[in-house]
Amino acid sequence: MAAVPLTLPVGAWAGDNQNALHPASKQEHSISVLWWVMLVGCSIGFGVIVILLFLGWVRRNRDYLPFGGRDRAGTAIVIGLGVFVPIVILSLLFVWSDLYVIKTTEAPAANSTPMSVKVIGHDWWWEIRYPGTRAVTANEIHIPVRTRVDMLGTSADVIHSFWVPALNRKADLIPGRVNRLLLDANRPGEYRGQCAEFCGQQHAHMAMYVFADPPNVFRRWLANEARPARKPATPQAREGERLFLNLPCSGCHMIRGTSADGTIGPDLTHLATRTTLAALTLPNKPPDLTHWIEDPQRYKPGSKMPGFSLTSSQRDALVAYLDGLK
Ligand code: HEC
Ligand SMILES: [Cu+2]
Repeated sequence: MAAVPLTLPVGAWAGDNQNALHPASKQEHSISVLWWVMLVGCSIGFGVIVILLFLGWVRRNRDYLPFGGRDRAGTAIVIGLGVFVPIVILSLLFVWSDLYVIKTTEAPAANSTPMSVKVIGHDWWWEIRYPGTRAVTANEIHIPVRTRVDMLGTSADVIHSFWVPALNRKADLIPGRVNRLLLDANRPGEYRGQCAEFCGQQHAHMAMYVFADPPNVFRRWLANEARPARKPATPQAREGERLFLNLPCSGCHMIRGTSADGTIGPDLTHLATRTTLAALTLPNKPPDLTHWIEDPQRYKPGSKMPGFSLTSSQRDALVAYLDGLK
């Protein structure tokens, strides 16, 4: 949909891949049709009211005696447009939205889908797990295209809301509760989403991607994510691993296959397979990774990751190690 100003209020600020009016699923398609019908219908209604108001002003000096008085046309307009038309339109909208749109976008029945993905909101990033496998990642969800996926969402701290506008409605992530949402992309692509419930200082930097991959690409990706971390391949990367395990990094981050087993921050076992850092705040390129490790508070003030004073060779070694975690 090219109508940019119109689509702004429905999540188009990041382009077509984060746009409720550019659906990539049957669920979102039903939501966007409802949205357009409501917009067009309400605009017509508003137009009619403005015209009537104008007519009332033009005819302001005439007497109006409704209900048995002389003005039969006026009575017909009041009863017709004021009572019958709203009853009919609102009833149709109610039946359509309740019986069709809400049904279509409903969470799938428990265990009715071929797979599920668990999403846990944290201040200010998304933990992602694939039940039945060892795979753990952050902020970038992969799903197979044209497959019904049950998203099981919860939170580790405050209430967050999972919203990928091109795929489906929102689901609140509430501590101690699991809310479910159907993800079923009908074409391969990269769909951006973001937290839709104010959750603190870095709420606006709590975004995520859903990648809908062809099934064989997805299977390869998942099999790789489930494996322990690759061993560092160069002396510099080996030094980076040693530093990571001896610095506070390993107390907050997990790297499966090493002694780093922290759970405060994202699992970094396959960090290099992600395209972004810190919930889409920075691209995952060595210079940005260097900047992030040096001073996370500059990019995400308030984030739970502190800055560290490191020498440039320590920093480069850490980046060489992390960049090898494919
Ligand atoms: C006190 C806990 C803590 C310590 C110590 C810590 N981190 Fe983090 N780290 C976090 C948190 C929390 C995040 C998520 C920040 C966000 O996105 O809001 C994070 C994010 C990251 C990311 C981005 C991950 C992603 O998937 O986007 C990298 C890379 C990273 N940390 C590396 C390091 C390195 C290297 C060290 C040691 C020099 C370190 N961290 C020390 C808590 C910590
Ligand atoms: Cu949030």
